[in-house]
Amino acid sequence: MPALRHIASGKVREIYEVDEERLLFVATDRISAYDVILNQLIPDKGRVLTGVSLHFFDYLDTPNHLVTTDLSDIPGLDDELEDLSGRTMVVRRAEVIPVECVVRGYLYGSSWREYREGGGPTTEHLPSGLLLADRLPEPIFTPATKAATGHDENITESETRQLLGDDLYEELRRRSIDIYLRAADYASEKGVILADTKFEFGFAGDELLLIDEVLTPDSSRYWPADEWVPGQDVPSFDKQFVREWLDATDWDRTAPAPDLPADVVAGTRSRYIEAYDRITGGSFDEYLASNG
Ligand code: Q0Z
Repeated sequence: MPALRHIASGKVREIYEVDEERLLFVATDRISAYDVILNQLIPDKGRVLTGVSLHFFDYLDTPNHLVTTDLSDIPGLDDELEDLSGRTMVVRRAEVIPVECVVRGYLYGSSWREYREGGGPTTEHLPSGLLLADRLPEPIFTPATKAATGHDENITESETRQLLGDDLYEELRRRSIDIYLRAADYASEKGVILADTKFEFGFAGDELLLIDEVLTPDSSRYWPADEWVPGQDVPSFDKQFVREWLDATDWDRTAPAPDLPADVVAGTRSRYIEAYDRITGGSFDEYLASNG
């Protein structure tokens, strides 16, 4: 690992300190399923996610934390450059706003569970009679906080306003929904539904920046449009394959997970690469040729 101070580990990501203003944001090839880190790496998964984030930072052109992907001027990375290339962004260090800015265009996941069970923080503004995976009348902003368990906990509009103040709440809601709508339009032209996604924002001085990974398959729910049927579960692009293999074992979804056979690793890798191509409309081979 880099000769830089380690700042934070996520399930599948790492952060290192470059200097007072900048961080190294690294997407590893680790994969989680059912909230458990699997024992095998998925080669190129981190590059796929970084490539998708870079695509949308460029496309959206909204104030964000990306500084550069050029690592050549960062001291002390000589031995790691090859491993880090394509999976690493140099980012502006920001004061992270402690609210996950979730936007949903479709009713699924924890929001569907709340809805079915009689309502919860994410369903405050929803009409009755919706089905699983239904498209919502308009996208909703459903913030969450990181609970002590490490799980995200949905919070009400009023709780979020109390945490952030009305002005920041309204600015984050406006920016989040605007970004969702633009990305969902982009995806829909590729035959892909952006069902929901999660953004993080931070302040660098008084500038409000979009930070973290953006619109990746790990931070978003992407569906092949031709497999969407309201009332039914929709397979996710990237993880469905490995989930189905895990489902066919007797695993009880507690760590450790069973070891993935080589063909399941290879099939999962192919699906991530296909997801890059479908979601961005570009070519992961070309991404690797210029960034790998
Ligand atoms: C993001 C996270 C982890 C990956 C801190 N630009 C920024 N400035 C300050 N802090 C962050 C960022 Cl992106 C920041 N996270 C979430 C944790 C690996 C992402 F361990 N934490």
